[in-house]
Amino acid sequence: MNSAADFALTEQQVRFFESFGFLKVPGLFRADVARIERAFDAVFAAEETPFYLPPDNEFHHTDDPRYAEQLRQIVPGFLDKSPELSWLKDDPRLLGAVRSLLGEGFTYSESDGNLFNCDVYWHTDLYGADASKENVKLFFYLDPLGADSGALRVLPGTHHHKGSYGPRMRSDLYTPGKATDLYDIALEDFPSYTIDVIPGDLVIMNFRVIHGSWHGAPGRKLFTVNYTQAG
Ligand SMILES: O=C(O)CCC(=O)C(=O)O
Repeated sequence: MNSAADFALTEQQVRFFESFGFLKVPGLFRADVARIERAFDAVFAAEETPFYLPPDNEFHHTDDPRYAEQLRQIVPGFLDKSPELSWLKDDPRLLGAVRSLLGEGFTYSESDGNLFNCDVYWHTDLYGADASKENVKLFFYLDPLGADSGALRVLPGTHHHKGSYGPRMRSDLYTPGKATDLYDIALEDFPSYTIDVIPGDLVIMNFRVIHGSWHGAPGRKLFTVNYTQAG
């Protein structure tokens, strides 16, 4: 039986994460994709009163009137909704990766399940987080995704909040409508890195990194798991 120590990230992976604020670990959960996806679908099917993000949320957008009121369905406390998912919280692959980035004593700080029918404009995940500590988000995408099909795009290095680039981009992109005027380019054309994925890949991101997604098909599936550094 493997332990978290067996799944420590390499020195190079840790350096990549520290420099750019994100990392993809290809295929880490490939063997479990079928059961994870079955459980994901079952949790969404069991929601009796689905919660949708309010349609006036300025960071989410669709031109398709069918989804104007249903931009993003969110299930909070996602891993605890099913024993077929809750095992992930203690999975050594996940704990090994997180320990490599946050050190000992990190804490689990919730998970959510998402079905997207929209683009997601540039933002950080700092809202409501304890920004005095490092926070990481683990993304499990259940569809193969590229730049034109809703893959996560990041502005690498924007977690370096003591330099000038991160704070400048956060301020310029804070109001999506204003950002396009400031630069006279479409939001999706801001220089970024696209994290192509297939199901089973794990993506890890520092909460401070500016990220978004464009051109996802309706019903794009994602769940995320968050961890906070000890302290
Ligand atoms: O559209 C996406 O995949 C990104 C979702 C996201 O930004 C988030 O959950 O924080």
